[in-house]
Amino acid sequence: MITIFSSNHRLHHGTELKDGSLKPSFENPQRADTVLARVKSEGLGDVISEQRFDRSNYVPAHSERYVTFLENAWQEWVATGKTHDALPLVWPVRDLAIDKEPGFIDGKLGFYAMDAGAPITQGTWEAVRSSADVALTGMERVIEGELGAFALCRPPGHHAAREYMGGYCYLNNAAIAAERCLRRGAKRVAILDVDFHHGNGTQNIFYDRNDVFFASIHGDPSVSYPYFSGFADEKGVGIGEGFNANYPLPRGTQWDTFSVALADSLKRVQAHQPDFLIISLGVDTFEHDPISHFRLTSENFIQMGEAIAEVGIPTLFVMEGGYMVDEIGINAVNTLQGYDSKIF
Ligand code: SP5
Ligand code: ZN
Repeated sequence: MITIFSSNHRLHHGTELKDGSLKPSFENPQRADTVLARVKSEGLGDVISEQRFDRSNYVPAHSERYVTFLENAWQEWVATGKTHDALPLVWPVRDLAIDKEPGFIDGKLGFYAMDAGAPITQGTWEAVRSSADVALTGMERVIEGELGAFALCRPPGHHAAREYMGGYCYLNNAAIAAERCLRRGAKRVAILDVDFHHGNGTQNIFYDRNDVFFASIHGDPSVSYPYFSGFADEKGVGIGEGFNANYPLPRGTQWDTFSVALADSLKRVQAHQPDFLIISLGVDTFEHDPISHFRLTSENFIQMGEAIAEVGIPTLFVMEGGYMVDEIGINAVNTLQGYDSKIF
């Protein structure tokens, strides 16, 4: 399987709140480099660089003003005399005004964020757009006939909604790839999110649509991040009703339970009859992940890849989370090798 990678990911490295103080984020450059090293040592296939795509490719999934905010946020922050990471500090919750974009950077940061987990640094925009370009480049290869491709995206994307960042995510790489398929003539697309955390951003972008079916298997939001999205009764609205499926699972979930949800979600994917399948591949479901609560083993990721291949739809794998840096490469590549073993 071909892998698409951008060395620009290293331009983004930020801080996050851990027990009330700012520490280096779990979402660090070592992650993507570890996965790339495993792709190479296992001889998974060719590794290519991303092509440059125009920003208009990010806009169907996101709003014009949100993309403009991401492009300019660091400059606006620096203009106030600050040099450390930009983080939001006030949010428009419940009855506060959600319809007026603030004119000052502190307000904009809160307006366009769901949490303080997506710091903006000097190199963030270049890394973020390159990550989206990695997904778009992979999608092009699949549209052109590859049966599988691996977009080794960093930063990840699935928490990024139409108009907000959060949870280490800025642009929704999987959603941007899905929009590309539709623009290139596909009738239907499915996105299956197997990251430990609910793919709230992807759900948000396609919630009122029937051309993109979205399913997510994740830790029960009543006890796991992102807390406010991912419940089983979120099924889509309007013509999108029935085109969103959530599988919240308890803390401690192992393969016996996970695999039942996976099989059901893949049955729903198949029923949608998509031209292309996009997997939001988070490997933070691993038993030793430092921030998550499932207990999949490295062996289970091979089984996951095999199960995905059984659906028989050309698939783009998009890297999302996974923070146990010693194992993240093994677990991601195990999934891809499991897929390849059934497809080729
Ligand atoms: C893409 C992705 O996987 N994003 C996840 C964002 C999770 N953000 C909340 C992290 C909470 C970390 N709590 C640390 C507990 C360490 N013992
Ligand atoms: Zn995650």
